[in-house]
Amino acid sequence: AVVLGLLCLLLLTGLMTSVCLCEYFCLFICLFMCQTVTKGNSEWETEMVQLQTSYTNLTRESDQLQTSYTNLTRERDQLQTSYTNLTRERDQLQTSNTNLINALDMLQKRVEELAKKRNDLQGKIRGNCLFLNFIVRINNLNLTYCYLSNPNQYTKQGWLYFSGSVYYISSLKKSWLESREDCVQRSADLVIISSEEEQNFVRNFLKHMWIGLTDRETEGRWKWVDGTPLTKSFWMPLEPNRHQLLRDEDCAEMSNYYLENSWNDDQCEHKKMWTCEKILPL
Ligand SMILES: [Ca+2]
Ligand SMILES: [Ca+2]
Ligand SMILES: [Ca+2]
Repeated sequence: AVVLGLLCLLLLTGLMTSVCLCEYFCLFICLFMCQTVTKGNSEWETEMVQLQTSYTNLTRESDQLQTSYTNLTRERDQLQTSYTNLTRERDQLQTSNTNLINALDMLQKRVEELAKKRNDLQGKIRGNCLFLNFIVRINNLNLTYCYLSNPNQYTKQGWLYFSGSVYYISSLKKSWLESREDCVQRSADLVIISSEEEQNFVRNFLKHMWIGLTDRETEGRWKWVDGTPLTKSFWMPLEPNRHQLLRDEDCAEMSNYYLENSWNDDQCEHKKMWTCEKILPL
């Protein structure tokens, strides 16, 4: 640009002394060339700056894209790892599910087998119960036959028959132990009341009397004279009241016989009437 400027200046100086007709034309050409050269350098510098700026921007964008690419690659790898893990877990769950289904099928079959066995056993038990009921009915018939075939053996001695047993009601009064001894001497024992029907039968004697129930061995644990524990009881309200103050009440009596719940515990040394029961032999 400087050389061209100097050339223009020389031309301008030389031409000033040249032919007058060419003077203005040459001047115009020179000015045009100088302007063209000067104007071209400026645009080039501007384009260079713009190109530099564009290059800088493109470099920055390239870095950002590289960073984004790196991040996306990392995320893709993580997603790939997650996908692999999830696939493995899905396969494991699928295997577990298959195993559970197989186990469930086996349990279902086992339940069906057990249900069938239960039904078979219930059928056998039902059959056995029917057979036992049959035997009991036969036994009861035998007992009744024994009594009916020879009733005088007991009735002459004041015994009463009820449901396979005969009962003796005393006319004397003794302690609970003495009463029991009397029953034993009669090949019997104090009465054991094992049903509501038997309770009503004994109540109808209309007497206060010892029955074969005691907690002499263990306080509060009532047992019949044959050693069986008390299951169905007919105690009066608030009875048994065990021992109050110094009173020890270990023997049971039929007390208020006009009530269905008519038993009381009393001191065994008290003297009362009593009832013996003898289960008839087959
Ligand atoms: Ca009985
Ligand atoms: Ca007691
Ligand atoms: Ca009492």
